[in-house]
Amino acid sequence: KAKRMEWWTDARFGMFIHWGLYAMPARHEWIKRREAMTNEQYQKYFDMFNPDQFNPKLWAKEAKAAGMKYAVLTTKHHEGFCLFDSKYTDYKSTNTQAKRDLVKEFVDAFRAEGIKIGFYYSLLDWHHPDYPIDYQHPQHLPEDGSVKDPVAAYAQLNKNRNIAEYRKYLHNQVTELLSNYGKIDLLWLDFSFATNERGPGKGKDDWGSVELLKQVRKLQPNIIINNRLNLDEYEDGADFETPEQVKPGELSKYKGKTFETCQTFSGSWGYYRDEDSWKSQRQLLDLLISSVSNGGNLILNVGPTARGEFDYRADNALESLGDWMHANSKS
Ligand code: FUL
Repeated sequence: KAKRMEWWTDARFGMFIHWGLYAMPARHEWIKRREAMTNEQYQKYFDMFNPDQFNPKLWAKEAKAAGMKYAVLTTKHHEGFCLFDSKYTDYKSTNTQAKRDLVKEFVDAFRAEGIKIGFYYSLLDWHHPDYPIDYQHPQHLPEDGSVKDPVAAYAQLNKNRNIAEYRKYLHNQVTELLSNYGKIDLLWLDFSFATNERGPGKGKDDWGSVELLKQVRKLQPNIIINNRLNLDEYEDGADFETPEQVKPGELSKYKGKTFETCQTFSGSWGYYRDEDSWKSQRQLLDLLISSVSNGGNLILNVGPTARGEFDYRADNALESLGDWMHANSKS
């Protein structure tokens, strides 16, 4: 384990990229859930998706100039849309006006800059017909107390959905991602959640986490993997922890752990045009310094626009981080 973690420990700073159909409405990557949209209502974003400015070489250059050493792209987020040419679905970028495998172009561009490659893949899937509806899902049951027995009600709602079929789909797609794009350095699977008063959760039995992890390690023996498969009590169930949006002052509680804190520029992960909570340069620097000084990594997220560009506020932030890195490094 120590051996495969070496590059990552040394890297310290990475780029997260959340990109999908949600970039088009541009008001949060959870929009389908937040606005309880059906597949039919969400279809317009697929039909209109046309990232005419997509040029991952520019993204890779910006990441490199900012001093980032690895990049993790959402190959599929919770909405279920695949940025890669999967043979297990039609819901993919090759069938949109983009007509291309966007993951492949990302991999080629970042690899060419010497940046390590990571894939984010959502365990949740709000499009797949066999994915059982749960309280995280856009079509979740009412949460006003009117549902007396959520476990039974969800079971009834899902009687025509077969999670074993979805599990197969998920395993097949992870296999594709780890077979068709050469050496992949990092896998970021997202996420597991507990059963509670809102209804049943999902975890290792639903995802088939144990077998999945075995398959991952077989396909990519040196890959490193995050901790959201619900395998916490397993010896080798994860390589690093992933605390989200932790304030700089609170990062010291992760000291001694192997962690990567993931952070956004403005709150949401997907492009949110009108969000007015963009962090200042000072705040971003504080995050970088406190992550690293507490022994962890920072992975800073960019949510490109639906046309495939970084917002000018992201450009500016990356540029100024790059200036600071340059001024404070020996190379
Ligand atoms: C969370 C997701 O629900 C968010 O949308 C985002 O991807 C974040 C990094 O992880 O679990």
